[in-house]
Amino acid sequence: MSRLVVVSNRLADPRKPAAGGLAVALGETLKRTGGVWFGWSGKVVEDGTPGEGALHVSQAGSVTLAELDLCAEDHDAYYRGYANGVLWPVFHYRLDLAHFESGHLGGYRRVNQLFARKLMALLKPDDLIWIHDYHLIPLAAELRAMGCGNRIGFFLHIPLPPQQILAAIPSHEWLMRALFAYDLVGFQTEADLLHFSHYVKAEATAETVGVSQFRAFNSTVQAKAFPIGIDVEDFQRLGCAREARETFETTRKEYSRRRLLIGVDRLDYSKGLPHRIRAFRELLQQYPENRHSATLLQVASPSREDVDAYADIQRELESLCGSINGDYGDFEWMPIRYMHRTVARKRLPGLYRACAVALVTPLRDGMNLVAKEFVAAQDEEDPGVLVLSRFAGAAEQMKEALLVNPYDTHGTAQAIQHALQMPLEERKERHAALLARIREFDVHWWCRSFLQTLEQSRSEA
Ligand code: ADQ
Repeated sequence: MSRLVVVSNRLADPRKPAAGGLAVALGETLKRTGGVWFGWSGKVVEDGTPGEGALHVSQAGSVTLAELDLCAEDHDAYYRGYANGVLWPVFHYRLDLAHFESGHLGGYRRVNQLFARKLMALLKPDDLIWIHDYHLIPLAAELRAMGCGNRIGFFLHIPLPPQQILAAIPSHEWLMRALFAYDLVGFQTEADLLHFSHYVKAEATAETVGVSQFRAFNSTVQAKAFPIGIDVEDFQRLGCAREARETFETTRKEYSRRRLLIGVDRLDYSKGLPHRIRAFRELLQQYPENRHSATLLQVASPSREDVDAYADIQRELESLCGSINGDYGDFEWMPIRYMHRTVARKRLPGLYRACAVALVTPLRDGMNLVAKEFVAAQDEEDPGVLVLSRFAGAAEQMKEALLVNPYDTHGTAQAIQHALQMPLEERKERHAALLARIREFDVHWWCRSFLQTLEQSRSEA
């Protein structure tokens, strides 16, 4: 089998236990095959030269970690400006939050060229290259321009919006054309794949040639949906360990007379946090029996705080939580416990298990792994209920959750009430179906099926 080279904006050190599901899965695959993990080191060099950066190579067992520094100007344009100021909002259907500046596009191209140049020096002819996410869409095209003939796959972790939204990006043709430099492009859902198919047929007069193969620009790319999963067994093992059990016990004890609802997210406008809080207020208004009995624990980890839209969402959320607690709370009960922080990963399963309902209600999400983690962490004999946005990629697979439209405050409040009232038998049935599905399509399935498809694909460029 070929050596695997994984490329992502940030890399997670496979030696560190705090790594999430994705890092574990890729780390394990890399350990098995031996391989390279290439990405930005996280270091920003204040007075560095644009398009240049030092590469630090170290060894973690059989895995080579290759970490590239970026200068401040490149980092600002590539990461904050283009990736998170254009691609992230537009791909999450938020044209209103996108800032198009040609300088940022230049930085994005420059960093992708820098990645390509540094990566080329490490490659062997038979390496299988797997590039991740929106930061690095043009990387294969840059590698090809430098003569790279390896098989290269790309996985988009975030949604791909419909053609009419994509077309609002001034450089959309260039961006989408870059996908044809890959042998395989993976999306989270069938809906994303359909958007890709519509786009390339309408804008690039691509033809379908065989199953899930698209031909345009003298090149053929295979495109398929590979919904990402979690490592269910590992997460359940974590749930049996001391820290998770302690978290479960203390949470249950502290809220012994309450029904708990949980939200765990990065603080990001795509996650629909204000909409969720408003739906919870509607629940308290419409179904007063929940006053004094239901408490929402909302944990939102700090994220991209140097991007304006993120500071705005933080202020909005704080003010909403404050006003609901002010209107409804009293000495014995506060409706919302809002925490602006990251929960230690080993505590998460205990927290999920202590809660009767999870609110996973993004306005748009590539997949959403919290939905899967919540299901994996439940007690099968007395499971909690998942309230899931129909706009999360996870909704394609998790039909037994209570699917909601997060823009519909009243409908979401009704679904939360339904979740809180659901009889044990129905909870068990829904949970068993969801658990079976996330077990079948776990993160190892995702990794294996993507890499097998990539191994078999050959570019006909
Ligand atoms: P994210 O947008 O980061 O990922 P998500 O899928 O929810 O979103 O994964 C987040 C991970 O971080 C989960 O493992 C979760 O437990 C953890 N996490 C989030 N908030 C936390 C907090 N406050 N404390 C502790 N842990 C927290 C992107 C896409 C998703 C896609 C993933 C994987 O946006 O749609 O599912 O990649 O492809």
